[in-house]
Amino acid sequence: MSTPRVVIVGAGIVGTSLADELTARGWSDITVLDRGPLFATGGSTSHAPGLVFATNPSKTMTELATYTLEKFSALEHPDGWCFSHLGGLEVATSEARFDDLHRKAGWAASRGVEHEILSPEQCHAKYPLLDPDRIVGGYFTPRDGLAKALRAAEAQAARAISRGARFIPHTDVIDVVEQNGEVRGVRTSTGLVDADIVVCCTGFWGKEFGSRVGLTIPLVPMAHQYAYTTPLESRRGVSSEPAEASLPILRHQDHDLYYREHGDRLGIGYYGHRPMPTDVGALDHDTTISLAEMPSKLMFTPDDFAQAWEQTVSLIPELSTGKVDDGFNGIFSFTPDGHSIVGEHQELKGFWVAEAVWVTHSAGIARTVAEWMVDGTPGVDTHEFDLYRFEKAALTDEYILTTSSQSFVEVYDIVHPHDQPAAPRCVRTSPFYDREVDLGAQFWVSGLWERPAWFEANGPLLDDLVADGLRVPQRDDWSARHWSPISVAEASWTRSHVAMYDMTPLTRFEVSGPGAVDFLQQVTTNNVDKSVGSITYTLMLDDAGGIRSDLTVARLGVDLFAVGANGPIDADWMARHLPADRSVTLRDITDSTCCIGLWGPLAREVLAPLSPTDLASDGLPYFRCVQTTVGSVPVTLMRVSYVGELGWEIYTDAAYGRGLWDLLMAAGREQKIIAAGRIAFNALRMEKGYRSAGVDMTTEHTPEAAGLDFAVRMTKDDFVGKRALAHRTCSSRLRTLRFDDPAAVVLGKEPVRLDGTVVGHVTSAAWSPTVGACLAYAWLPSDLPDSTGLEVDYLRTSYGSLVISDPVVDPEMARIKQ
Ligand code: FAD
Ligand code: THG
Repeated sequence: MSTPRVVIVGAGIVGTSLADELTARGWSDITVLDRGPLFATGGSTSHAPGLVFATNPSKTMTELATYTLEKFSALEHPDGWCFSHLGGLEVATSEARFDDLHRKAGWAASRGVEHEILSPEQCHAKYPLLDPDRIVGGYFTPRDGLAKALRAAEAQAARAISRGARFIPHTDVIDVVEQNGEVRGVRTSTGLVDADIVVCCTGFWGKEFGSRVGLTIPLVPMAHQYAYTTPLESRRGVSSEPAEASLPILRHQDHDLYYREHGDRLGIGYYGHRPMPTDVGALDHDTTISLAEMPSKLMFTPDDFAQAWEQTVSLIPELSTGKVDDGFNGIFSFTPDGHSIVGEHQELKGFWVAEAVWVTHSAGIARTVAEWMVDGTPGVDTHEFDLYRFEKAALTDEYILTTSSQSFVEVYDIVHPHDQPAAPRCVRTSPFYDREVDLGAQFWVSGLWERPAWFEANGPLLDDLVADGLRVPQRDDWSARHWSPISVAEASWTRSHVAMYDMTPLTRFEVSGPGAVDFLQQVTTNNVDKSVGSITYTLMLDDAGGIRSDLTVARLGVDLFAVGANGPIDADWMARHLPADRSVTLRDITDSTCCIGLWGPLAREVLAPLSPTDLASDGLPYFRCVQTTVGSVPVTLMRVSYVGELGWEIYTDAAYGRGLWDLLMAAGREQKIIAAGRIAFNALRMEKGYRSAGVDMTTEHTPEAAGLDFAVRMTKDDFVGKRALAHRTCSSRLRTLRFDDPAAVVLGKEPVRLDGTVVGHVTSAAWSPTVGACLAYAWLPSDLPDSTGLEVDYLRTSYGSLVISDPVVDPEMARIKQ
């Protein structure tokens, strides 16, 4: 059987891993081209020190790292080992860092990564060079360790070659040959090579290579310092060849440092210096490439390393008599959110990207790409590293450079889940922005939008409600960061009175044309072919039946729909499924329109006097929409509520936005209307049992497991994911936990234990004013009965909680439908 002709551009760790994974799946017509020699090509892999730490805030990235290190440790190479499980040791020299290590231990626990929290003495025992007096504690992962990246590349290439793959050095790929939107091959310095698929594995040259096919691959080549010490007397002869190293790999993140052995010397990597973005155009590929000299290695700049050395000597006292012997500034890729960039070009079929991949995740990413190509669907959830996850403004050079530099600065920082970028700010603002500023909005950034998290103007309301008995949790320092008790008042007021929420950042599409209804029927799970004025809650599944997104689909006309979605990857997925006959037009209308969510039991009193439409439940029932007016503003009203209260999403063109805001604020004076922010919004949606796609559920989960099978019509004609869904089961369920102690608060990703054994992990959490406790969603074994008592680890402590049935507010839909 003939398999597609694949050209892989780049023979670094990613290209070689991919050749191995593809040939392992029976694809044999693979050509890997590199402009450098094999296998020390001159790319980042050629000098990567190869530390692999698997623990990562992302569950998927943890899994891809785990796959990589287990795969590499089984590889064979004539020169010796490809991976050594030396163990990974991260030391804390501050209490805040030790908290962070506990947080990491939580991620590890919830994903089955072996780990241990260590005392300073235990750290010292594992790594005798350390000064234990400098250390507060440590985090140890026995399966982590050192990859010999070049050997792993060569070993995988050898395996691929034995299955038919070709590796060709000294071949510069100049261009991609395309025809009718499909890849046909590549033009190289030595001639044309035909191909059905071209994969860009060019490492930090990726942005440059992507531009040749009209693709912005948002990465920045960044130099990073790596130095070698003079020999340490105490290590003489201990870790000689072939072992090369016997101590664990070490991280001292309080000062942006990491360490590995090279025989009796240490190698030191440093992220504490200024970001050093590099112009790839200025790099010379034509020099003779050797391990000492190559385009990805720049001259060491000792001044940038001064702090690193000072801190190193303080942690490892024996080095006080040593010095930096040698070093270089090595280049590799950084991205706006620190994640890799993977996927197929939407408009050029057969052009794939596997970029900004660390050695740590290389085999895992390669496996994912191979599965995606061969099976048509990747084996893991890819939304965090999807090529199309970026907003339009995030693909500008300015944004890419600023945020990727920030990723570099933050790489070892303690990052709070709600830390906000210092820059760039105010790239996207809703028409209500000035009004929100006037109300003391504290903004969080999402999708480049400034979104109010809470409003300081509601401070007096909080005081009043507390005086009337509202309970507000006393948060610990960590969970109190980027949070205000005002948010609790805003949530509570929404349930008792009425509030306005800026919903402008909700991604919106207009889907129109004679093929629109069939298209939406095909790409989503629910029946959207209902009367004009209907709204349908529906899901988008991937081909394997996993949840990609959840949508609202409002039928504004026979051939006209407004779709509420979750972000750019939804637009990409829809665009890929558009019929070829051009009978459907898909348009992103997010920036040109705006939306206010007006919700609360008094919402009707505010809106009814402003609108000619009968807003009573028999006039505009729940989950119906209408095009009408509010004052002089033409609007679309949708009777939906993610916060679970009576009310409407009110849409209009951006130009009318501020007028609409002012109108509603004035009209609601008597009802004491407030503006409320995202924190309140999140708490209310959790009280109502609503899930957030990408956070609470991903392609790992089926609708049934997420409690959303009501949104799937298996009786409908074919739709994407239907066939797979019929055969797919999921052994866990998304459940709601209520914490016993009203002061207990978690933030997400914490492990959940039953009698001490980890049985699941938290996705989202919020403090609920209605129940007076923190609520959390967690993935748990499907057979856990209600009222099961569970513990949730949080930093250095553990909280008791109870599995409860959701929703805790309005299960009978009486409030929302009133
Ligand atoms: P590369 O190895 O750079 O391969 C890309 C290849 O593409 C090159 O061989 C290049 O010649 C070729 N190429 C580019 N353009 C063309 C073209 N037009 N035609 C033909 N060929 C082309 N990662 C870790 O996981 N752990 C670490 O401890 C670690 N430490 C690091 C320390 C330093 C100092 C540096 C610089 C990086 C480190 N990294 C580490 C990162 C890691 O090295 C890289 O992320 C990884 O090697 C990238 O692999 P790659 O295959 O994508 O790219
Ligand atoms: N508003 C609009 N579109 C959206 C969201 C939104 N799209 C993306 C995201 N948010 C979708 N999430 C939800 C989740 C739940 C509901 C609506 C959007 C919801 N669910 C009802 C329920 O489960 O009770 C559905 C009832 C029904 O199907 O009849 O309302 O916030 N425009």
